[in-house]
Amino acid sequence: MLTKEKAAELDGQARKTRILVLRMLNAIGAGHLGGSLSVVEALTLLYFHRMNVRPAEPRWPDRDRFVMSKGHAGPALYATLAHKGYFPADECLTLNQPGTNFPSHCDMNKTLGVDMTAGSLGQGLSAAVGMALAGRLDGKDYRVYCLIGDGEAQEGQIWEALMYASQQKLDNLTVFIDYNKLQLDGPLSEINSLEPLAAKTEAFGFFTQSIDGHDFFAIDQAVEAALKTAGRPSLIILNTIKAKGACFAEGQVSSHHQAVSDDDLKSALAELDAKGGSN
Ligand SMILES: Cc1ncc(C[n+]2csc(CCOP(=O)(O)OP(=O)(O)O)c2C)c(N)n1
Ligand SMILES: [Mg+2]
Repeated sequence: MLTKEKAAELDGQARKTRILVLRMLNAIGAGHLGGSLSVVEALTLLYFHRMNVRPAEPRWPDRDRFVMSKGHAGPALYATLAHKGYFPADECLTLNQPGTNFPSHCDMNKTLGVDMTAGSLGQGLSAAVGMALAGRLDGKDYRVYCLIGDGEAQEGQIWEALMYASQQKLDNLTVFIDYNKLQLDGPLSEINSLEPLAAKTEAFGFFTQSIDGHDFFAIDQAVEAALKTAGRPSLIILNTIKAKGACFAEGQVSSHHQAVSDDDLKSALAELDAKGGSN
């Protein structure tokens, strides 16, 4: 259950995360802005309200797992983990530079708190299914959360993993689809539509919910409903806006891999500050 006070706190965290993502991309000049900013609320809700993790003990065996299958959204995960206390926020500003622990795509061998390496789209969900199955076989009660992109969901391996999770009745697995309706170079509707998406994932055996992916109350309720669902895995369709919160890029195809100039950074920060109120 999410109180109004907690939601306001999460709102402040999400804003901090957006600001750090923008600063990271500005430091290197460009990066995956759109797909990072569309998932900020989901990450914030998970790490600051729902997931049982220990930043001082990143590989704690009983922790809840998070797999960022759309590994190009690494910057959003790094910013979230930094604010959660895994490492100092300023370290993230070395994003994608030689020798960094913060590559543009998630790498579990480089970044504290990252549970799975990703970047080749379509594979992370299979790893998450393995983690969920392992948890059950080991008698652990951790949960596994996995976030995939909508363009990523065009990969056949995603549907193989969904089938197998359902066959195994993995009710400790919750999958999120970031349904920002845009892939690398255009809208899914013009390239390879997923519709009717909710009907498809239901037919694959997943308890499916479709919600506003920027609404903390909606995400929290959906996560709660997934927790209470026994005997089958869950899937939450996050209806989102690509590059949400970056005024110079919101909703644009070009935000997928986007330059962030000093002027862009300034205007985005001014807008985020203006929306920030007292947080
Ligand atoms: C197997 C594979 N093919 C192609 C790519 C290149 N690529 C990186 S991101 C991307 C688009 C993904 O679209 P989507 O999942 O909708 O990402 P989002 O909108 O969340 O950024 C592509 C094609 C890749 N990383 N892996
Ligand atoms: Mg997309």
